[in-house]
Formats: sequence, structure tokens, C-alpha cells
Amino acid sequence: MRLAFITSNPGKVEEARKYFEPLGVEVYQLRVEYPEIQADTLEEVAEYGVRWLSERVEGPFFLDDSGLFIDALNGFPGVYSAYVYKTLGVDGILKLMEGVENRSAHFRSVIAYWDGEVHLFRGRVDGDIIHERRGSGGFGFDPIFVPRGFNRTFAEMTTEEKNTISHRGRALRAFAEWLKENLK
Ligand code: ITT
Repeated sequence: MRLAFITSNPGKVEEARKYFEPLGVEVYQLRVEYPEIQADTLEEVAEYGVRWLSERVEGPFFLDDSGLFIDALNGFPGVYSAYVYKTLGVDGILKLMEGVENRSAHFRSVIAYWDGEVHLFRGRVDGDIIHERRGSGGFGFDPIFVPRGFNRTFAEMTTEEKNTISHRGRALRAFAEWLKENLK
């Protein structure tokens, strides 16, 4: 089976590929720009995107909307993570967190799959924002996020390791389990 992943982010594709490869599913990247609406939840953004695409791209396909939610910043950047990454970047987040004691944060990921209707799959991972960048793997905010129970950042892990605990890995697992049940 081949699955189209609509995203501009090669890091996301790499993770989905590594996840699905052993299951005999080939993931390929489709670069189609779609509107990311301003909304309060990742679910709304993902669902709007997948419905918009369904009128323009032949299915089935999936996309992923994700974000970093920092407790001390009341969940910021959250649904604005892509914009904040492009404007403030990792260093901007470290600056905002200067002198802040509560370093708790989580990543969330929502996968939206279109096969004539919308199916949503979710994943979350809790952890802490550290004080300086560490590691060169992964993408986005990975160099400053240490998942709870570990002492390495996501950027210091292999893709496979990150997948076993990450928000996206968990959403991919829920998606893969659903596919197994529903493509019989
Ligand atoms: P799309 O084309 O798939 O939308 P994107 O990179 O813009 O790619 P999002 O809209 O989902 O992705 O924005 C999420 C932002 O949060 C993204 O810019 C990353 O910087 C960050 N992010 C998401 N998942 C991450 C992860 O696993 N590790 C580190 N940062 C992540």
C-alpha cells in the first residue's frame, strides 16, 4: 500500500516513513499548499485542511497538524507553532523562557486521514524545555525538548527512538492500528 502525506515538512515525512516501512506501507510526500486556519485546536486546523484538500487532490491522503504547548506560557505557541518557529525560532522560545522556572511542555499531533471522510488520530508527549539547544537530529523544536523520563532531547535521538515516544509516533500508531482494522 502507498500513502500520500501532504506536508511541506520533510522531517515529518521521515518519521512517518520510518514508522510505516516495517509494516509494508510506503509513505510518499505530496507538496500541496493548503490553508491553515486560525482556530483554537489542532483538530479544527487539521480537519479544515483535509476537507479543503479533498476537493482538489485525489484521495486517500493524510496530513499532520502539530504544536508545542508550554505550560508557563499558557500553552503558547500551540496552534501558532509553525508561525512562531518561522519568526521567533528556537532561540526566540529560549529567550521567552529565560528566568522561567516551570519548564513543563508538551507536543501534540493530530493526523487527519481522508478516504472519502475524515478520520482523526491523536498523540501527545509530555516533557520539559531545556535551557540550551542540544543535538542535531529531528527538526523544529526538537533540540530544546526532553521527553519526561529521558535525559536526551528529541534531537539527540534516532527517528525510531523518537517515534516510540513522540506525539507523532503515537498518532501514527493509532492511525496504523485503524488502517489494519479497516483495510481488511
Ligand atoms: P506542514 O506543511 O505539515 O504544515 P509544518 O512544519 O508547517 O508542516 P505544522 O503546521 O504542524 O507543521 O507546525 C508545527 C510546528 O511545530 C512546526 O513548524 C515545527 O517547528 C513544530 N513541530 C511539530 N512537530 C514537531 C516535532 O516532532 N518536533 C519538533 N518540532 C515540531
